[in-house]
Amino acid sequence: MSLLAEIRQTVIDGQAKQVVPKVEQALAEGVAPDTILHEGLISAMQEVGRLFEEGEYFVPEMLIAARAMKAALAILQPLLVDQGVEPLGRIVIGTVKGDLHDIGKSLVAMMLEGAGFEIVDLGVDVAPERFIDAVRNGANVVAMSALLTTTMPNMKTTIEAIEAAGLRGQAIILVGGAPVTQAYAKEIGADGYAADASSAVRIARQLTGK
Ligand code: B1M
Repeated sequence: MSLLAEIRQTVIDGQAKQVVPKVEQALAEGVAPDTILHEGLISAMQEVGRLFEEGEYFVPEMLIAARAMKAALAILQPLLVDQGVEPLGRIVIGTVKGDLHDIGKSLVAMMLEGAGFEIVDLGVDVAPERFIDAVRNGANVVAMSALLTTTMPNMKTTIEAIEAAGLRGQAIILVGGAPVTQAYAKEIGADGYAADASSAVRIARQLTGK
C-alpha cells in the first residue's frame, strides 16, 4: 500500500496517533501538503461518509475518524497557510445553527487565512445574532458552512436576520458545504457559493475585488 493510501486508511480507521507519523513521513519524502490533504484526508472522510450511509459506521466511528483527520490537519496547517500577508478583508466564518460539523469550515477558514484574509472563526452551531455582531464589529464577509440538509435553511434565516438588522449592504455573503449548491445559494440570496476550500478563496477574492 502506498503511503498516501496508508494515511487514508488510518483516518478511516480513526487512528489519530498513527496518522501523525505517517503524515510527517510523507512530508519528509516530499509529498505536497495539498496532495496529502486531498488524496489522504478528504478522500478518507468521503469513504467514512459512504460507510455511514451503508450502515457499517455509526456516529462514534465518524467522530473517531474526524479526530484522526484533525490530528493530521494540525500538521498540515502551517504548510497550507501562508503567513505574513496583508489582510485583504475581515471574514466571519461559522457552521450554521444546529450543525456541529467543523472540519470543512475550518479548512475553508485556514485557506482564506492563507490567502491573506483576517478570520473571525465563530465555530459551530452559530446563531444568526453572532454573525450579526461580527458584521457590526467590522467583518465585511459572512461565510457560512452547512453539512446537513436540515441545517441549510439556517443560512437563509441568517441572511434574513442580517437584512432585518439593516446590515445586508455591509456584508458579502458566501455559502458552502457538501449539500449546498450554486442554485441554493442564489435562491437564498447569498452573493457567492464555493464547492471547496480553494474555490472559496477564489470567490472571496472575486467578491471583495481583491
Ligand atoms: Co455527520 N453527516 N452527522 N458527522 N458527517 C454527514 C455530513 C453525512 C453526509 C453522512 C452521510 O450520511 N453520508 C450526513 C448528512 C446527511 C444529510 O444531511 N444529507 C451526516 C449526518 C446524518 C450526521 C448526524 C445527523 C448523524 C446522527 O447523529 N445520526 C449528526 C448531526 C450532528 C449535527 O451536526 N447536529 C452528524 C454528526 C457527525 C459527527 C459529529 C460524528 C462528525 C463531525 C465531527 C466534526 O466535524 N468535528 C461527522 C462527520 C465526520 C461526517 C462526515 C463523515 C464527514 C464530514 C467531513 O468532515 N468531511 C460526513 C460525510 C461526508 O461529508 N462525506 C457526514 C470532510 C470535509 C473536508 O469536507 O465538510 O464537505 P466538507 O467541507 C468541504 C466542502 O463541503 C466545502 O469545502 C470543504 C473543503 O473542501 N465547504 C465549504 C464546507 N463548508 C464550506 C463553506 C464555504 C465554502 C465551501 O463557504 C463559506
